[in-house]
Amino acid sequence: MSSNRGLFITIEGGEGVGKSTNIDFIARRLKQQAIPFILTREPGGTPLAEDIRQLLLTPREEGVAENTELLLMFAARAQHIAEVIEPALARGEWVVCDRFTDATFAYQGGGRGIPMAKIADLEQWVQGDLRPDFTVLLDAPVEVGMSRASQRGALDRFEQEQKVFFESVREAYLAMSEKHASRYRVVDASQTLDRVQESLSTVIDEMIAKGKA
Ligand code: Z5A
Repeated sequence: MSSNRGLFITIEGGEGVGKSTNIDFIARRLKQQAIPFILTREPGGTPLAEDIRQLLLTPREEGVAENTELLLMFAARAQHIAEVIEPALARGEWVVCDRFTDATFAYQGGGRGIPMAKIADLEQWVQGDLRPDFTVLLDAPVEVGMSRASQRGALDRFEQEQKVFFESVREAYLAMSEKHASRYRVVDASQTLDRVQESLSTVIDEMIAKGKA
């Protein structure tokens, strides 16, 4: 790579669209190419941020105020950026992150209805200039993701939301994919896994070419 800085790649989408499954596929491809990378996730990615993740995902009787949820997402992110993301990028490693700030725009903005401008202010405050180089949006109709996710055990606090919430999340993601078209690559995640990974391969080839440019 000509630049010493690694590429920052984020994987986004609604629940159950196949982010974890396809991140494993991306990791295998990067390994084959001997590209140094780390895999991480949000909320989480450091011990403190993983503790915040537990606070956020655990269902509780007490209502969670929208601003509490929003600020906890950014508190976890601030720690993750300082301890993991920035150091890795500075070492020249690629960072492949399962969700990042676009999830906040989609879930807290689209889903909860918090104004996008308020989230953008926090984004600027917490991240400065840090933005993903590539964002892969795994997009599928809400019922497809919900049905795949329902095969698992107990539902977390987000998974307990209703379909209308996830429809708003999907709409917000699709709107961002248009607004930030230069970094977004949308993959139809409702296809068979083989077809999804065929599409993803083209995107990975493009990332590798950019990384070498
Ligand atoms: N959240 C937020 O609100 N704001 C924020 O800023 C951030 C997050 C960062 C935790 O995220 C929650 O945090 C999340 C949003 C919120 N809540 N929700 N919903 P998470 O990413 O950890 O949780 P998740 O979205 O529920 O992801 P997941 O459960 O890990 O799903 P996934 O990774 O997208 O799917 P998967 O586990 O790879 O696949 C699901 C199943 O489908 C599995 O059995 C696969 O084998 C199968 N699968 C995958 N692809 C296919 C295809 N193509 N065909 C058939 N079957 C498939």
